Amino acid sequence: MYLVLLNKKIGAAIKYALSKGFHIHPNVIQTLEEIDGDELEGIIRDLIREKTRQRLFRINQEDLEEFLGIKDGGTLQNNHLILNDPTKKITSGEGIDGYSALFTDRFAKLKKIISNRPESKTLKSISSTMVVKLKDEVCICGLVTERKSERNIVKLVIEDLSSSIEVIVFDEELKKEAEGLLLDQFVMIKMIPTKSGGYMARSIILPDVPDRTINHSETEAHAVFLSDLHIGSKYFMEREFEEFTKWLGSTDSVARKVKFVLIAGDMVDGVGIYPNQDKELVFPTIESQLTRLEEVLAKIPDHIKVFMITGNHDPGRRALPQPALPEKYNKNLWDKENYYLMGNPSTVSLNGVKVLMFHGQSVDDIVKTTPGLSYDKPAKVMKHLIRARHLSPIYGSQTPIAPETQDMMVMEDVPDVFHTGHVHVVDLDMYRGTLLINSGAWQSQTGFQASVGITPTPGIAVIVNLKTFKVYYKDFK
Ligand code: D5M
Ligand code: FE
Ligand code: ZN
Repeated sequence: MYLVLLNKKIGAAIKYALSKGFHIHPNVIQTLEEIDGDELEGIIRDLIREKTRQRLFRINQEDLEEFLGIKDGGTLQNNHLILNDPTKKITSGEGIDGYSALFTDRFAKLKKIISNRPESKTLKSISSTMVVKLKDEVCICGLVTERKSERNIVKLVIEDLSSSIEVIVFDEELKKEAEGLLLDQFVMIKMIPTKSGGYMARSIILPDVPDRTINHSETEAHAVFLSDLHIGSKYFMEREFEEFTKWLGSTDSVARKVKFVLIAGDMVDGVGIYPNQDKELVFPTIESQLTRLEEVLAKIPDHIKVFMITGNHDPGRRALPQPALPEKYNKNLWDKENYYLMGNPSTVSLNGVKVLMFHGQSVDDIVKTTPGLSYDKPAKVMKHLIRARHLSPIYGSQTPIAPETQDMMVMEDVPDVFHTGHVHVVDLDMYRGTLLINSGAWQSQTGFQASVGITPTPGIAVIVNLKTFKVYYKDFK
């Protein structure tokens, strides 16, 4: 090996390996030449440490490529299947008729889910409870239309397709559960009639998640979870995002394994979304923002598949479920082979791992109306959603819901990963085997957020090994 003929940094790296007693195969040079010179020293040191630990004192091209994830990367699977996307299903029924169909469908879907539970065997319609005798336990199900805490009781009003009923909760433990119920969520309640002609709850049962086997990828393909880019806003962290895309294309051993990037909405900042927004936009039109989006994403390497849904700042419609970014604006993205534009919410399988993506608009209403929940712990809100098996239960508050004839916000399948954004705070949790990820943002704190006390954690990429479910954070701030 003629060290004098090599570039200085490669020469130094090889000299270092030789000085540690390593035998270097000449075919290593070719791979070393592909590595950024500034990273070489660190890579060689790490490799030598690893090899010394294994007591193997030879380095050939294959070892090096495996270590860098190049070889491995080539053999990592990147299969995907879009399991659910509302874009083509959106119809919008009209007015009252539409909403009555929507709630009938919500009731039917959730009743079907809860019917797998043994408690449901004695289920009765609310109207038929009027004839039960005192002390007989009855079981009903329906949507929670009211929830009131009064001195030492909680009052719930439950509505099914036949009627509605008020149920009183006395028990301390049960009161906590009742207070955590989301308005318009579906529940099953076991209750007994009281002497005064009312009903008292004995247990509250949610649709929830059954025990099940979690899906894993067979190979260690990694997925990166992002959201809330807000391109067009002067607060979009362009430099940090560029660092991130550069890292994706680097020889870093984790970056090499990234096969998927998922973005949970608020791709652009939009126009006219909040008062005086025009003063905070560097790209003032939706067209210019979407063009900029394409430019920013273009730096993601082509071998990575990119999945994106829409959020409340994106064009299309505001009401849930939302369609994908319109093809008329983003023909280039639609045409790119490795890009998948989907509506909100959508489900995609990555090497068999089911990922439910939802922007997370409903979190605003839930945080406002449910004791014990807050913006700084969005994964806790996600836990409530998954137990309710519904992504946006509260109707008639801030989150607009379209009068579709089918309720596409019911969580019919249990995901392996539940991915949301909107809150701009990175938060993680696990619930009965499902990994809950709120993926933060790439927009620094806006004036509006400061005024309402929201402290975002922007510039962080959440990375998941789809085989082991090991989670990494990478902070680009
Ligand atoms: O939402 C960014 C953050 O701001 C997120 O935490 C929700 C919060 N937010 C958004 N709109 C409102 C309103 N109207 N009231 C209170 N909090 C809100 P983004 O969708 O990116 O604007
Ligand atoms: Fe956002
Ligand atoms: Zn949002």
